[in-house]
Amino acid sequence: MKKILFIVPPHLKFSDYVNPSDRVKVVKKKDGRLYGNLITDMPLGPLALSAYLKKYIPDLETELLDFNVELNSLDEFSFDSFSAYFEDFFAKNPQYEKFDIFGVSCLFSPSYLSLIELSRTLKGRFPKSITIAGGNIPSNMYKDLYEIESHAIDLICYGEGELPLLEYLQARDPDEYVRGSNSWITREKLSQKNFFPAHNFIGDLDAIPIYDYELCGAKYSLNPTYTTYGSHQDREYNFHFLTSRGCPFFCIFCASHKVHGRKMRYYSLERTKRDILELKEKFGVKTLLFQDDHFMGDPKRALEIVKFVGDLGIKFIFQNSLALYALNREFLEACKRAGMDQLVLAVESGSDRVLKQVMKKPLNLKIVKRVVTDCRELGIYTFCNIVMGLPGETRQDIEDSRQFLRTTYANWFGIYIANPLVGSEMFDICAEKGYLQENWIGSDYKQAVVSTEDWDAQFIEQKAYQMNLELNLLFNSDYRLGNYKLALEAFERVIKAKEGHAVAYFMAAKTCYHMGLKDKGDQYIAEARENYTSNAFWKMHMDELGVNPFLFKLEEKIDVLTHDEVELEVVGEAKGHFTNF
Ligand code: B12
Ligand code: SF4
Repeated sequence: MKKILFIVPPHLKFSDYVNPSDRVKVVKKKDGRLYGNLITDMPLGPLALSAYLKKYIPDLETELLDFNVELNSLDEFSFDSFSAYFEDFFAKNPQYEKFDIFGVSCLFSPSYLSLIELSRTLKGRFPKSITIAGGNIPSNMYKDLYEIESHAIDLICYGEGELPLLEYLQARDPDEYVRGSNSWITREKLSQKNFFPAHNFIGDLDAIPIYDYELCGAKYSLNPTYTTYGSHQDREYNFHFLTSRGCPFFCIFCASHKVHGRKMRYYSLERTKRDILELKEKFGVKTLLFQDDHFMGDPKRALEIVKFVGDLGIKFIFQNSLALYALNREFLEACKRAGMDQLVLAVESGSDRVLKQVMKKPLNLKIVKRVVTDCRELGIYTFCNIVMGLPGETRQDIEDSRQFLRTTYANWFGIYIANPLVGSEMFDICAEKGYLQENWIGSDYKQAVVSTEDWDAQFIEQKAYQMNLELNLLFNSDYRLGNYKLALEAFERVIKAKEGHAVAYFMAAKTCYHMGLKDKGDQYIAEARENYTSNAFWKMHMDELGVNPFLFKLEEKIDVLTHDEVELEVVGEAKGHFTNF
């Protein structure tokens, strides 16, 4: 009987975990120290593989070990590297010795270095077991991995793993099978001139049984990403869920197609419904987190799924956003009726030129305007993702984007720095033009590692952070529209997430005064002043924004800009916008 342990390495570089920058979300442990935020979302890859393999090999034993979950559950962390931590972990947990195969699943660039450290530890401690790596990073960085790490990783799977892994496990001579299959990459094959890895997609998704959710224990509720999206804070009974694979678009910053391809494949509607019912009956699911790349690929089907889920009384969110062009009023109304109260919108930029010519994204700003307005009218909380710092984007584009977004009344904005994801067209452009900084490996969306002729990485980091402070705090749309309760909730979330956030304290104070909560307002303004005075970081940012917590008056009338106005007048600098400052 074969035994496979699926392992997910930490989603952050060690340095970003133990020494997070001022600009990122952090977690405080009981040891009083701040750590980088490791998400604990359910890893659907291993869950799909486990379900599929067990269907054909019934006596197969599988388990899941997710180091993001393990690290989140620690009260303190005293190791000086992830290697030291892994060594200690496996020494204390000898039960893992029984596994024949370690299947490491690595999806994100920041996990690249921890994947290397993990595989070294595994090989050192369990030399007889086989270590296989799969997922987006091994599929795209196999050359780098084998160059750096010649012996720790035995096999790399290219793209989707269901068919290759099953064929490998069922092969009479696995080594011979690997030699003959282009879905498997080995160090030896890299030296062969004519070797090109090839996908082995699973055509009929219905052939995969319901994902093996049993592998995820209760600890998965520790820190799921979706709790950062405003209105959802309950952590239990959330299940990640997939109804399709693939996406036909060509956004230059995206690497999804390198694993799942550009052709849409869907689970049948009947099958999708059956799985949802099972999740409800067996696990008591309360919220479904759809993870499809292009859920709106078939809008009719999408509408039917939404209605079905709504009728069952299950909440849902689309964590990876939905194609905005397909979000017509009928669909949004159906979502609302079905209980959806928030939507992630992949707006990406407030510049039409950037959307069309730089990102190659199927979207224009008129659509953004319509969807955000519809959502406001329907009471759907909107979280807009924005990325900046792409090759080809100019300083003027960034300014145009900033001006437009200030007139967009989304509830919240996620401002990210475009990251040269291996496997994306953006990566190829940056590599070819010499735009990549040395530290690009392991970087994430908070860290700029690209410098072009127009700007450098530092400029992009500053602009992104400034835009974040402006759009979410200073120009917070709920505040400007007088939705003070909602605005205050958001400001207080920021205060909770980041100690001493002077701008959030400042805006929370103003909101409290508007709400007549004088004592709380006094307390918050005192905090804003204290942090402004004692912390150079906040003084610098508040000065840049033209905000001084010692000199402020409440606006009598809050300036609300509309898209139409912005076309007529150029909005003033942030500091001039609130007229009574
Ligand atoms: C869901 C998702 C998330 C979820 C969480 C996923 C999780 N549970 O860990 C959330 C929303 C939290 C998330 C966050 C981010 N994501 Co994301 N995400 C996805 C998404 C859309 C789907 C992943 C998924 O579940 N796929 C479905 C399963 C079935 O497929 P799979 O995991 O790829 O597994 C298959 C194969 O890879 C392979 N395989 C996987 N593991 C193994 C192991 C072995 C042994 C074998 C043989 C095979 C194998 O077989 C599996 C079955 O076919 C992908 C895009 C995509 N379509 O892949 C992006 C993607 C993985 N994300 C991406 C990125 C960049 C991010 C963020 C960095 C973005 C950000 N805003 O910061 C963050 C990173 C979080 C962090 N560092 O902490 C990039 C990663 C590319 C890269 N080079 O880094 C992707 C590819 C999207 C893109 N734009 O290109 N993400
Ligand atoms: S970013 Fe989204 S829409 Fe664009 S290609 Fe990738 S999955 Fe498709």
